[in-house]
Amino acid sequence: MLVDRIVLRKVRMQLKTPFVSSQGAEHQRTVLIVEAYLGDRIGYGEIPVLSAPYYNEETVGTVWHVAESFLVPVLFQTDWQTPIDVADAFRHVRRNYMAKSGLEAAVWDLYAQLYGVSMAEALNGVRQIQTPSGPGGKRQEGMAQQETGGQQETVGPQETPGGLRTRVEAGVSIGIQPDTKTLLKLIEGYLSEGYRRIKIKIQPDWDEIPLRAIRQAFGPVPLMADANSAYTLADVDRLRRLDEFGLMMIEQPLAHDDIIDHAKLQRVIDTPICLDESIVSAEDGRRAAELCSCKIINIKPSRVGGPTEAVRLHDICRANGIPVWCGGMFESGIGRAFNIALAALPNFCLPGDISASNRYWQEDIIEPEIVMETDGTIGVPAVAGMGFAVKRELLDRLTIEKKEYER
Ligand code: OSB
Ligand code: MG
Repeated sequence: MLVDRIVLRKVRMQLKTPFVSSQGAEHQRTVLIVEAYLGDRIGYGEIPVLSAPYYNEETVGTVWHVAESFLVPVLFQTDWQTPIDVADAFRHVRRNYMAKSGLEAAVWDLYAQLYGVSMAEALNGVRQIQTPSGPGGKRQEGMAQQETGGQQETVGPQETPGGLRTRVEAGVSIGIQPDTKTLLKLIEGYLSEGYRRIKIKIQPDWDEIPLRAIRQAFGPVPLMADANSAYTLADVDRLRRLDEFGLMMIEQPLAHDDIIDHAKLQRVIDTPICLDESIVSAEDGRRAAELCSCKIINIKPSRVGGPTEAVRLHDICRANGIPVWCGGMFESGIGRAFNIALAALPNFCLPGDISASNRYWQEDIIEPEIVMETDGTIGVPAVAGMGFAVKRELLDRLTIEKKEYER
């Protein structure tokens, strides 16, 4: 199959509240939405790039350039049977993971629609379809058989026994706040809504104080901290002191590209280290497992180049006994739909940064909006494709730039 037409859109969405991390503040989101056409059928994908290259090296300008000049031409030449073919074709372009991920996602949406399967089922298929660049084996054609397994009604910290989850656990990521009072108020609200895990952003001048305040106010709630590389090994005493808070994990304490110092740190702290920025491929996951650089990995399809690589990373982590959870990039509903589907896979056994639409937006661009039940779970759509309809009128209203490409 050949994609006929691609539409790239710059879409500007206002976040309900600005988000502050150790790397800067994000006030509004300008994401790219990709439309891939096969006849009249549209597949959607999202490139959830940040406004500045502070999380990874990509920006709105670079993803547009790389998509337009390199990836769209490759996609138009790729006669794909499954979206894995597209992922493999994009391998020739180094890095630029977010740009690749949005285009590949749009092809996944087309594929899941064509075969009448949910995105979770479609992604689970990657685990049976062996590719030349995948983990060994000969290639099979077409949709592979699904791992069936029981329909899981409840979700918990354990792996699903081979089947797909029907609901995923929701967590919430809270930016650096002006003071602890504001932070505690926010957390109180999220806990009462039902969120199953609280993550706060930390940095050396905002770690022990807020964490102690949270423990005093809320006791042993599932709590973790994300440093976005705000520390170095010189801070080891400070990081060791965080052990007293019994965190589920500390996310990316050290450099964005490091797996050596993280291994050294993990040897001297009790809190499990979770890597985010440092892991940009399935191979990175293998290396980190080999070096014992972390005990947990956060998987974001956009960070690793797309859904296919995300599933491969999931499998490598699973083989190495590393549990994973699905991270977020303040995606609109389109990107979030893929995150939810991914998080249905068995080794996603910790609550993710997957929150309801209303945690981010006044109005999301999909319908139905993503809702969390009071038990802190979000349903995995069972309908064909990415699982949600796009509000075309709203999408048009939020589009600040649009360009079409024909094969
Ligand atoms: O480090 O996990 C991160 C958002 C943007 C960039 C990086 C990160 C984050 C989040 C928010 O933590 C996750 C979300 O709710 O989407
Ligand atoms: Mg992170």
